[in-house]
Amino acid sequence: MWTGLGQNRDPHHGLMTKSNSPAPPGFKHLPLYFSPEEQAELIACVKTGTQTAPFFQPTMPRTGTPLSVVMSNFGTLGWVTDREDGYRYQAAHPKTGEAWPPLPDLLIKLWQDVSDWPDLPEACLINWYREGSKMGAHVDRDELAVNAPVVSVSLGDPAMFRIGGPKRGGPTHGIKLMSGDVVVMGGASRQCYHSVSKIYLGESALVPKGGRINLTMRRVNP
Ligand code: MD3
Ligand code: FE
Repeated sequence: MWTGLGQNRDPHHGLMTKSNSPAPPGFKHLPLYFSPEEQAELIACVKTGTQTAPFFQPTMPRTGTPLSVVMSNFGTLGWVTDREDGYRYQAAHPKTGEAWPPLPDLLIKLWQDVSDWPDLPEACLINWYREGSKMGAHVDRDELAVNAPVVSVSLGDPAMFRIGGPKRGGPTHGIKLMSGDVVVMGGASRQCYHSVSKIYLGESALVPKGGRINLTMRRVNP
């Protein structure tokens, strides 16, 4: 993402000379938190979960424009979006009407290890990035528990992740997220704009049909 005014581009790109902006307070990157064996276990959980809660194509409120990722969820609540009813959390899969599969134990353990939050998350959104998938700059604001952190796990192909400030269009901090990395968005970073500007397709063999899987655990209710 180009942010204008001579700011930073991909910090891993050889042609870039300027420094990366600092990450906002409360943002933590834990590189390679999960071992390759644990990453394989998480992918197996995604495979099993999406047999009963298949990936669905989310669409934007009002316009119905499809997002470029496909999604599913674990947990008692899942994040969904469609043209008719917009962004929301709900207990049922939008296509099957069934409950979402439970949060895998490894994810519960991760949350207890890194979140510093007393309650367990109700939701874990599963985003699958394939060829051409990206995520534009946005703030996550559909959770009533506005101060609870979001904890994310990256699996499969790497991604360029960018996080800015609480307003659109300022300088951003960019990091290449690798398979097994964990990111914790607590404190002020929780209210910051962020995006996924690029997927480095074909760099990992972890995801059976290729691409990147991102898991984000969220506390919805205060
Ligand atoms: C920073 N997902 O699902 S994960 C999302 O890689 C989302 O799929 C990205 O943004 C992905 O909403 C980024 C890291 C992340 C998640 C939530 C955040 C960063 C965040 C909320 C606030 C600030
Ligand atoms: Fe987000």
